[in-house]
Amino acid sequence: MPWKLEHVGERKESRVVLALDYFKGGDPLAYWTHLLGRTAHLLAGVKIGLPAFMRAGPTGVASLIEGYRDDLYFLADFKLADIGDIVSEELSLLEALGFDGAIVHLFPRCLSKVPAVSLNVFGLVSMTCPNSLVDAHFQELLDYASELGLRGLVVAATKPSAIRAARERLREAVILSPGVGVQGAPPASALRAGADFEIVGRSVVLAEDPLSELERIVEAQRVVLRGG
Ligand code: BMP
Repeated sequence: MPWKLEHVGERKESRVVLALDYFKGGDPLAYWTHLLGRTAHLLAGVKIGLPAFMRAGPTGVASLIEGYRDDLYFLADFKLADIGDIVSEELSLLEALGFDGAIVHLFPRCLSKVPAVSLNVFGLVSMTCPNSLVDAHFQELLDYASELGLRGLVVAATKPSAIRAARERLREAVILSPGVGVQGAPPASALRAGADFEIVGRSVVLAEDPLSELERIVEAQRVVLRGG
């Protein structure tokens, strides 16, 4: 069954998940609320990690999610890396806050099954850092994701060969790729390599004109989606 992220991406013909880590000044929650007001029609999802969580607090994050629950997919990025019972507890709490999905680290290899939560779980198998030890264990992490029956994967957009390998190994995976923009991967390049969604942060959030920057990225994605 397709995930909400896929439905929203299909409906808007966008494969952008916007990372809300930074803001331009003033009140962060007001900035992100205003930004989503201008850009949500071009976004499949929003990624929230510790920077936004610390700035807006759980109540602020819950209210942001509540305002866009039907229109955007909300991904929690805390890169959870604990023993299985604690990861399950953390996922339940994120679910209660309104998140649709969450990213977990796979390197602890502490999960014996995908935790019984209704939010989607994404396992990190490749990172954008050039010398990541995560990437040194890429094949093992893919094997582990496969053993678990994990459908969600995070694979660096800056490493298209890793995206191709992940797609080859797990054909049904939903692959999210961070690193488009500031970290060097061109818009739509991860989609071309086989990813399903591109995670973009600073190049949109801190752009002088975030909407036109986002339009540029989505246009590049649409060329790929339409087979160009
Ligand atoms: P930016 O486009 O501003 O570089 O943001 C990238 C986002 O993707 C950040 O939120 C970061 O936490 C995340 N990310 C990454 O950059 N590399 C990874 O390997 C994994 C990530 O989740």
